[in-house]
Amino acid sequence: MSIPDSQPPSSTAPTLWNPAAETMPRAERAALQLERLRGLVTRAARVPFYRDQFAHHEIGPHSIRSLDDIRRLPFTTKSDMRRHHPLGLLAVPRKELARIHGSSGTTGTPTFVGYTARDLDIWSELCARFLVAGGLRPEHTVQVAFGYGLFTGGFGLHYGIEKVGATVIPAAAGNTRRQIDIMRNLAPEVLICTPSYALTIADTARDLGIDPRTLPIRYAHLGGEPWTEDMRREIEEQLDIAAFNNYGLSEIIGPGVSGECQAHDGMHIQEDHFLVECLDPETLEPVPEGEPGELVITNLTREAMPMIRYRTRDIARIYREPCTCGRTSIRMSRVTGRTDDMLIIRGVNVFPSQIEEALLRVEGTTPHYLIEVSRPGTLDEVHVKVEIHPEIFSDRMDRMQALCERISREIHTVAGIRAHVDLVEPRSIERFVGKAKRVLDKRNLKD
Ligand code: DLL
Repeated sequence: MSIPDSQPPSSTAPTLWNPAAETMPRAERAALQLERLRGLVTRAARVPFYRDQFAHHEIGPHSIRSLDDIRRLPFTTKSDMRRHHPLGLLAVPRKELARIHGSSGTTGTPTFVGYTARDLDIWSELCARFLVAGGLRPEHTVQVAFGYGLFTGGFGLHYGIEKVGATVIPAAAGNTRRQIDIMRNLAPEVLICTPSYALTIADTARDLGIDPRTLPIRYAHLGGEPWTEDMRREIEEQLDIAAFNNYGLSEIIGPGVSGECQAHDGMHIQEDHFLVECLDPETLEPVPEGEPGELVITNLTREAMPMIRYRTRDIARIYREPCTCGRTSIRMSRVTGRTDDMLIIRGVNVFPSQIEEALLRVEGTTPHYLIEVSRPGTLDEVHVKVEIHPEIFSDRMDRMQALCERISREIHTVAGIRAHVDLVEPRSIERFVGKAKRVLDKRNLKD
């Protein structure tokens, strides 16, 4: 399998990092995808999970004659990953791993993902592509305000920036005043973080008496959580920058699956490495072109952890019209929702079942609760209303306060988020005949 060499951006093609790959004629790219898909089936057969499924359905590289034959391959879900926790889906010996990342799961244990040195190299290449598409040049400085750790945002983008030859400031997430100090001292042109954190930086600057529009940032690559066109306008206006969207998920690679170019008209999917289907989540048949559906992604080149038809649960649209920027890939819209109940709170993936697990660890609580998510300013807020047993309900404020704090700590331990807890009287939360509605999401995240 050969990967086209990446080139530093030249002055004649300033927004293309890898012109050969990014402007490859579609037919040629389809041929490359087909060759890579066959290779993937061969490699995936080293993973017992896939080997058993291939054997059951009599599938091998010979079964893949055209790209449509991907539909003969099995799906992979988050629960498959959990069943093979921690690293049961590796296709290489453990000693060949160069790095392990993870994302939060429903049980408080992260789902781990492994990378070989070559996987890491491809990952940096893909991040370099969308960074350059937004205007990154080797002479720029970039402030990365994503978490550095198991989360793929920090390290993924970090090495992409280094690949381009630009300067990285690994500021990491949090401590917003210090972020602003760093910006004023080191004058980075580019900011990388979640969209909501970009707004927090603007708010904090104002609190400090600094006009956020005077900060040196000229543009930002934002991702890791859903946002809207309205939010883009706010961010661009408040910080006087151009804001670019980028999408990815740890199971597939992390950031780098797709990203916007300067046309700001959808995110270019890096199709030489990912085969993306857009399916009706009920029938699992392709939706008509341009209609919203669940993204199902196959990573064609990953060595350590091949993923075949991973059901992302993310809803988006895919379109094929050529882009004015000259890239030939298909593009995806913003993510407008999810097919499961996963919430993304300040960039942390949280399932309602995690909150329930935390509640039930505390004596005196009942399984009757409501999670209210709002975004009063720029950041998500979570309020959890919990019914408690009558005998626990007390007039003593201090006892009730202690109980709230205990529950809040458990939620933090299990789900990794800070929530406000309100104890409510027995039987005050609505009861449901069918599926209980446990989440009231008041954020308007649809476009
Ligand atoms: O959030 C990877 C990433 C980091 C992407 C930094 C971009 C920038 P996970 O923690 O595994 O990985 O969460 C993946 O986040 O399935 C989407 O639901 C959501 N998500 C990621 N990017 C976007 C985006 C990283 N641009 C989950 N718009 C995905 C909307 C996004 N949702």
